[in-house]
Amino acid sequence: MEMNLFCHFGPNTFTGAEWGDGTEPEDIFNPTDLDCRQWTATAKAAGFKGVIITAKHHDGFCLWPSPESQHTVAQSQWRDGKGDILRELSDACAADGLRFGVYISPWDRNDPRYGTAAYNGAFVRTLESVLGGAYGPVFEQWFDGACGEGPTGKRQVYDWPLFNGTVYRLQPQAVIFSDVGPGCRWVGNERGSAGRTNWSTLEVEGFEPGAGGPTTEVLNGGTPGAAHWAAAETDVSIRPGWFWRASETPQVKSVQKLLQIYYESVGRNSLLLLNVPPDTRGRIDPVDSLRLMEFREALDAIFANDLAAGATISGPSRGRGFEPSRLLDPSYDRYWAMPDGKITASLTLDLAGPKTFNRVLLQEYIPLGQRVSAFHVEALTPDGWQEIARETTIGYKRIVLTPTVTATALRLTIDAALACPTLTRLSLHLDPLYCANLD
Ligand code: FUL
Repeated sequence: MEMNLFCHFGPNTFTGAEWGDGTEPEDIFNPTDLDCRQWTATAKAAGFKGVIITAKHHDGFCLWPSPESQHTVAQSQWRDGKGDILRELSDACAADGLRFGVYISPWDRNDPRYGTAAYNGAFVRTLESVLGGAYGPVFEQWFDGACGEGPTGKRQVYDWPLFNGTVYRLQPQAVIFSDVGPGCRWVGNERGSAGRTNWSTLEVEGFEPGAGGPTTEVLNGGTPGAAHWAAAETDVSIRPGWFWRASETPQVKSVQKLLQIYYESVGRNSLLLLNVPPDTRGRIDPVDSLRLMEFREALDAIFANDLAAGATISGPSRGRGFEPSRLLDPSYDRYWAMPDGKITASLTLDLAGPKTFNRVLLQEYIPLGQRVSAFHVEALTPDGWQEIARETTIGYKRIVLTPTVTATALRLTIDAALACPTLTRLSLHLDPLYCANLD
């Protein structure tokens, strides 16, 4: 899906807190001009495929009338207690062709049962009221690992097999996010940066979501050769905080910063979950939405134009049906492959004249797994062949940032792989806006 929209919305939007403590009066939640279609129209125009909403953040407030809680929209003055954000957002997603997903925090600072055995059952019923069909298909269930109770606070032993089993029972197609999946994993930071080496496999044996998770270094780069598939998902906010705050509007991230985040997430084999929090009206702030449109415009200017189009490519392959020319074919299901056991290869592109570029986009054919562990790229310039990149993993998508070069030919060499390489795409691009930062 590459890019999804994250929406942090709830009492914190009105109090200015990042973590509410669960004692906020329900009436505090009172969006004055809610329009979920404005969120989805914005998300769609920006190129996002899905939306994930904080249905319940750590303060326990439910954006839907959960029968398990007395701390929900139903107890608020908003629409006389008849409102339901999940209803409006899931309808808006369906109308705009976006997938609908939910963040439901296990840590709950309002529920009096939190810290007792009764809480796990209550949490299951909470999940059931969202995932049971009332809001249609839910593509992702986001389990936050955070808990700020501290050493003297309440201690809840979560029943993860029960929680995950509940999600799969009600939404068998859903991807479950946590520090250890099972669907996809946290990237290990909230800066918007996946590892330059990033495997979609993860060693999950002996680990749990939250404090019992793998180290942030491991989350950032995955575990090569591990049996479990849990691709990285990079969650980051367009603002300093996760919730909207008028005072932070001047600090909405620049297009250059958003592009850097894109290169370090989507361009490093990770999904980008970009948080753009609605304001107290219940709409995306015009500063944020304008920035998203500028970001989209920049992405289109860079990636709509493939400077390798019209090139010819030569090199070894598995044979008919797997020719190197498949790398230039935009269809994902047509890929180049080497024979079994042949894990290195060099392919040469004749660019049919000089081309100026600074981005090399590569994609592996992921239905057959992630394989490449080392590769390098050379360009034929007026000064001869020059190495312009030496990297490790590729994965679903890798966008390599290179110096700006003018070249008539390009050589891609796969130096090592876990099995014979299967690559579906190679394209070349020029980014005129954001040429710095080669880390
Ligand atoms: C963290 C939470 O504590 C933050 O408030 C935010 O929701 C972020 C996405 O995850 O763990």
